[in-house]
Amino acid sequence: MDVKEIAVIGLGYIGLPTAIMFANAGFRVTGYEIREEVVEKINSGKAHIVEPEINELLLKALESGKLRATSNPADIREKDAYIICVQTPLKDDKTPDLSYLESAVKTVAKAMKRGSLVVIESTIPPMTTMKMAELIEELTGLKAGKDFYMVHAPERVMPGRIFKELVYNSRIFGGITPESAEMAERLYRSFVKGQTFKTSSTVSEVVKLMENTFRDVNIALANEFAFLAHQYGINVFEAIELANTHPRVKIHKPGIGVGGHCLPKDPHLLLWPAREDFGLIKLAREINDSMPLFTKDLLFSALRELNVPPEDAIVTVLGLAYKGDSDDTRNSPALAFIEAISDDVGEIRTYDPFVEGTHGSLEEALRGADAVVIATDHTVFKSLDWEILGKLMRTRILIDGRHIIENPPRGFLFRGIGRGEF
Ligand code: SAJ
Repeated sequence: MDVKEIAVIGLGYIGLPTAIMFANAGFRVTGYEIREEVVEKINSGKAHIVEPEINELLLKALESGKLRATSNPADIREKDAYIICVQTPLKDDKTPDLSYLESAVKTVAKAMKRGSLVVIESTIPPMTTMKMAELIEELTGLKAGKDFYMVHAPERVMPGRIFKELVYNSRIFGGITPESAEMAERLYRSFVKGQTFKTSSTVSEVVKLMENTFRDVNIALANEFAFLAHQYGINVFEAIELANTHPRVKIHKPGIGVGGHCLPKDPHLLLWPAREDFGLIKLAREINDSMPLFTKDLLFSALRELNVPPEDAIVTVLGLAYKGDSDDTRNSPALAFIEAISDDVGEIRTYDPFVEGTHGSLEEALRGADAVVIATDHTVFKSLDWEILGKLMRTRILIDGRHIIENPPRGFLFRGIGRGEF
C-alpha cells in the first residue's frame, strides 16, 4: 500500500522530530498529543523541546500545510501509517510501565483502517510488539500481518544531534512479518539516508536494549577501574587513555553516575521478560547507581581532612543535568548525590546554567562555600578560573565527579573519581 497520510502518536523529543521529518519529506502528518498545551505550542510554531534546528524545521512543516498537531483522536482516523513514540518508564520496583504504550495502541486501534501500518518506535521489552499486535486483533477483529502491518523501529538518536542522526544513523525495522518490515523500511527511506536493516520485531526489540545495556555495562566497568585506581594510587584517566591506544580497546569514562531516561532503564527492560536473572547486567546497574555515594565518600573524606564538620559545611553542586550541555535532569546522578548528602551537610547550593531554578550566579553559589562538587560535564565548567573562584570560598575543597579538572588548582584540596594519585 502507498503511504500518504501518517499519524504520529506522542510528540515528545522523538515524536515531534519524527513528525517533522515525515512532513518535510512530503507526507501529510497529523501529530497526536494528549497534552493540549503542547499541541497549541506546536501549532503556533514553537517547539516545547530544546533541540538545534527544530524551530525552523517545525515552521517549514507547518507552513507547507503538511503537519498539524491535535489532541482530538477523531483527527487521526483512517491513516495509512501510525508511528507510536510514547515513553516506557520504569515503575518504582524497576518493572516496566507499559500503560502509555497500551493507551496509544488502543487509540490507534480505534482509529486505524484495514491495511494500516503500525510502527512502535518506543524502547520496549522483548516480545512486546507481538503482544500489542494481539491487542489490536482483539480490539479490531483484524488479523495481524494480513489486515494490518506492525513493526518495531527503535531510534538511536543522541539529544543535541537528533535531526542529523534521524537521517544518517542506520535504522532497524523489526516486523511481525517480513512484509511489515518491508513496508516500514520503504516508508522511512523517505528521509533515512543511513543503512537500513530488516528483521523480526523481537530481534529489533532486543537489539535496541542490547545497545544501551552494552553502554551501561561498559560504563560500570570504567567505574570499577576507577575504584581500583584509588587502591593503586593512579590516575584512571591516564590509564584509560593509554589502554585505549590498543586498536581494539575502548574503555568508557568513569563518573558520578549514569542518568537519562535510557541507560538506567533499558537493562531492566531487557531482563524483565526473561525467566531468569543475569548477573553482569544487574551488577553493572548497581555499580553505576553506587557512584553518587562514592562521590559522597570523597567529599566527606576531604571535609574530615580539613576538620570541617559536615553539619556546618556549605556545599555547592555544579551541574544538575544528567549529561554535559543538556538541560535534562531525568535520573540525573547529580540529584542522587544531593539526596545522599542532604541530611548530613549544613547547606546545599546548586548552579547549572542549563537548568532553571538553580543559582543565578556561579559567584553567588560559591561565596562562603566550603566545598564545590562538579556533577555534570558542561563544557562551560572546563574553563572556570579557580584562582578567582577559590577566593570567594570559606574552605577550598574541589570534588570532580566528571573529569573536568586535569591539573587541580593551587590552594584547593582536590579529590576526583578515579584520581587515585591524590
Ligand atoms: N556516561 C558515563 N560515562 C560514559 C558515557 C556516558 O558516565 O562513558 C553517563 C552520562 O554522563 C549520562 C549517561 O551515562 O549520565 C547516559 O549518557 P549517554 O551518552 O549514553 O546519553 P543518552 O542516554 O542520552 O543516549 C543513549 C545513546 N545510546 C548509546 O550510545 C548506545 C543514544 O544513542 C540512544 O539513542 C539513547 O541512549 C536512547 O534514547 O536510547
